[in-house]
Amino acid sequence: MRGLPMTISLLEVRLLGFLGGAIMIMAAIPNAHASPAPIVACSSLTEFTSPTIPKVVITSAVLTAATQSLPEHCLVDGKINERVGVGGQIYAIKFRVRMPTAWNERFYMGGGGGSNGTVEDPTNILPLGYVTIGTDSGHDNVTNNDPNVGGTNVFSIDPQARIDFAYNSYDQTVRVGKELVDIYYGKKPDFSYFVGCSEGGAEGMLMAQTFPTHFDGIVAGDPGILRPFTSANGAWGTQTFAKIATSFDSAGNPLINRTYTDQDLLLIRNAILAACDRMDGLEDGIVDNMPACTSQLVNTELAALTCTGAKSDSCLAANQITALQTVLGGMKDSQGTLLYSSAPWDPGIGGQSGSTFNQGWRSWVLGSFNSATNNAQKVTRSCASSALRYTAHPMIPFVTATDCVPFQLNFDFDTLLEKLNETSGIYTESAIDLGLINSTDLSTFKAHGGKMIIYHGGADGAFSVNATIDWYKDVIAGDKKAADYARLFVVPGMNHCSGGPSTDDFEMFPEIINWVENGIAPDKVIATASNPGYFGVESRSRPLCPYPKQTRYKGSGDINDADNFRCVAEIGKGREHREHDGDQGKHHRNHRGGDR
Ligand SMILES: [Ca+2]
Repeated sequence: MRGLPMTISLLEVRLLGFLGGAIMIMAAIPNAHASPAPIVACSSLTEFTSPTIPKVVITSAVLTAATQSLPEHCLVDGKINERVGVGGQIYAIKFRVRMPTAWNERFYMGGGGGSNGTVEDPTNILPLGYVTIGTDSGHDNVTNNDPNVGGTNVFSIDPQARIDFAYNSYDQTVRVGKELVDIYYGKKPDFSYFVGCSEGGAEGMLMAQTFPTHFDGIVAGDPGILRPFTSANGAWGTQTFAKIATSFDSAGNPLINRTYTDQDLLLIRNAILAACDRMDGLEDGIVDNMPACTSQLVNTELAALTCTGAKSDSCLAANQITALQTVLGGMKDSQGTLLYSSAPWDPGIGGQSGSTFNQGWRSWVLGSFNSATNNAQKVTRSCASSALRYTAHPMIPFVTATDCVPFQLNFDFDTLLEKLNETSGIYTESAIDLGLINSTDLSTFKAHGGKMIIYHGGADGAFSVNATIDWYKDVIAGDKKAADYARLFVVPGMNHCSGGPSTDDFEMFPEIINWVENGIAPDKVIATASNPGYFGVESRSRPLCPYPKQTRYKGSGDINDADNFRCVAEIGKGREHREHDGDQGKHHRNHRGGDR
């Protein structure tokens, strides 16, 4: 036997370091063991018929040879309920399943994004031995695309496509996928997982609430719950920012993307930090004590930045401050009733890394400053969904995205609840019926033994973290032991699903595996900054903490090393009363949740 080499090269040190990291990850990944071999030929699956779901067609089943990146697997493409819908559009719920020859006896579904329309295909998980599955949620952005009806939003005028997108497609795809697994390997999966962010995060919430026996482990990131309200919330921003606009497009529409420069958002970030950074005991560019970061504290700092003369890069116009307060304060009707959650004063609204300004928050709320047209996703996307999907009278013809600003400027918040509850003609399910995905009854998921990790960025411009926090608080209010099966990790500074001045790089999948299969619940999750330049450092790591715990510096050691931080139960005193803590949820809570 050879002895240990006397010296090892730097490259080997790096490799060992890499392997060490890989081993840590692998420890949470299921051990490879004798896997059940397929018992039927992959190609025979074209003959598949589902015992539970009608009109399932396998369009292709091919044993696919191993490549450098993917192992040998049976690649199955199929569709459910192909039909002619409104306007002669051909719809189907398309899905793709990949079943590896060396199977780890586990099932993995990847969540979608945006309003879906492409088959989700999480191939990155396949090399780990999982069966992977995804769906397009019942419409195809290539074929179901009509420029006169909001482009790829055209599915919103087809009642069944609305239902498929809202909930039905995910349920049916899982059922069919598990049936295929059973036939191919002669056994059901030992464990099933769902992982998604944004729309995919909402789908994860849907699974826990409405189809609570499909999955054993769910990771739901920045979930788009209360979607009909979040879409309308885009109009709230547009109406508010339009009042302070000083630039207009060629059609005379206010350019809300020009209402704040990148430098203005940096000033706002700095004001929030001045008010709240030290509330967690460490001035590090991160506000961990979000509950203590009240509007009152921030407003004092913002007021100090008010221009006394002409607007410059070093001051804010008074109406810029009030407009931001109004938008973060949450969408309200003319009586002042809150219709959608407020958003916290999180410094991830802005940020600068080197000479590059953070675009994460503004890409949703404002759009990019230099664009000649409005390009905020809260304008373009929210408008189409509010006009077409989340009303029982879809507004058609819905011509082009440039119509969005006038549509949002004329949006009536006083009739919102009425519209969202409306049914009409062929639209027999209202927007509310189709799902707010905010049921707090997880009892069936709990009884099933399910575990769930939810995470949400503090500076998510798409969906307010407060909506998710409120939901989670209600879950805990209904079951004091909810942390035994559902934990929320708020990520301070993070924008929508990633990005921003934050430790936004973390892996929740190994954590949920460890919880489901080993019974080890995540007490903290180590995260690193994908762009530490926001903090002017080379690297930074932090523990993310399960709500309501917060990250705290231990008081000594490198402030960029997670080892020197811990999770504490302390909640900042003086969290102001916010209306979203009051009656906001009651508007929505009585609507459907776990009854599908
Ligand atoms: Ca801090």
